[in-house]
Amino acid sequence: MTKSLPNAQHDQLAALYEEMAPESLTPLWEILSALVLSEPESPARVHRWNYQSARNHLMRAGDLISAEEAERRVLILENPGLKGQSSITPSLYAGLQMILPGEVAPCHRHSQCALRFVIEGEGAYTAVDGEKAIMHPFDLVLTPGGQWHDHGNPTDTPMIWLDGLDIPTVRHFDASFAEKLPEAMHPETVEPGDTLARYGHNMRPMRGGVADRRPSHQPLFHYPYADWRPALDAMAAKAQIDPHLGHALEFLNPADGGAIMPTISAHVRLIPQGYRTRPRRSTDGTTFVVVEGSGEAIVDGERLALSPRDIFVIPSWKALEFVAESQLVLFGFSDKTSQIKLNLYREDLA
Ligand code: GTQ
Repeated sequence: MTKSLPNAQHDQLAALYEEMAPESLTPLWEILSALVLSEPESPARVHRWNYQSARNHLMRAGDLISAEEAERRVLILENPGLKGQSSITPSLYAGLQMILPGEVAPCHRHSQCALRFVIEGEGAYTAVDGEKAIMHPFDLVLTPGGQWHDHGNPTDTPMIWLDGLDIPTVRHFDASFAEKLPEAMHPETVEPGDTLARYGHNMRPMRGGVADRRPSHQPLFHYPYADWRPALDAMAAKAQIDPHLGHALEFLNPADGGAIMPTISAHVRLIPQGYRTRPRRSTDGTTFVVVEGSGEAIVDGERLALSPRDIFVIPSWKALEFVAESQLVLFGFSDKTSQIKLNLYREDLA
């Protein structure tokens, strides 16, 4: 309770709190400074998941439950500061999903937006509204809110990817709807690659109509590694490096030039061997995957060693630096686009 008040006043306030509590009334002045912070104090913690160790647990889960039984066989990457919330940051969710050879994760659709960032395996697919995106390591595949999706693995090796969803954001707004298709797999609507050909080259079908077959606000759902990786290399070869980000490219929605989905932004960056980025903090807590290279993330003096395929999370407003022992390539996703729309986004460059 508010300190340093005269005893009589203190006792009378205490009595007031007790009497009004049953009527669901509580005093703002006791908690105002904890509600309206002078700057972000995330309950989320800096954390890194070692890929090999997480993979071992996922393989064990694979022996115990099928993708069909589980609907989605996923190990949630739960932030240790957000226990019980199935969240990696307060607004976003992350998980490691595995589809074993011959399995299908049955078709459903939901309000939540999802991205998949492929970590291991080659040739399994996510089908979006019945069109397969054949997945290769470090491809980015989207299943925007409301679009049907099933996953399948016709290959003979396990397929593992990082799921990033806006589950906590949708929960925050109490706006979740979900439904299952009666069949496990959506009937194939078009051959793989059709959407990438129509919408993946800064072009779109002219005049719309039948040629414009995808939802107009969210047509593209596959961003292949084979496209983004050379783009990053070309940029690194020519462009002046950004001292805080390294060489960085953001994935865009071709329909409007904005973020990939309404609630999730994603980017890749390259930090040359030997380079150390300047400290930077931003209000979008970010989840990263190490695509290649090794080095360190330094967060308020704490050092995280980085190895290929590790996943780590940096909460809002933590000053972050990277040191690249060898050339580091990172994938990252965050709620930056939500914050920009809500006029909340800030960054601070030291
Ligand atoms: O693949 O549709 O990690 O619905 C969590 C919820 C994955 C999915 C998750 C999901 C999915």
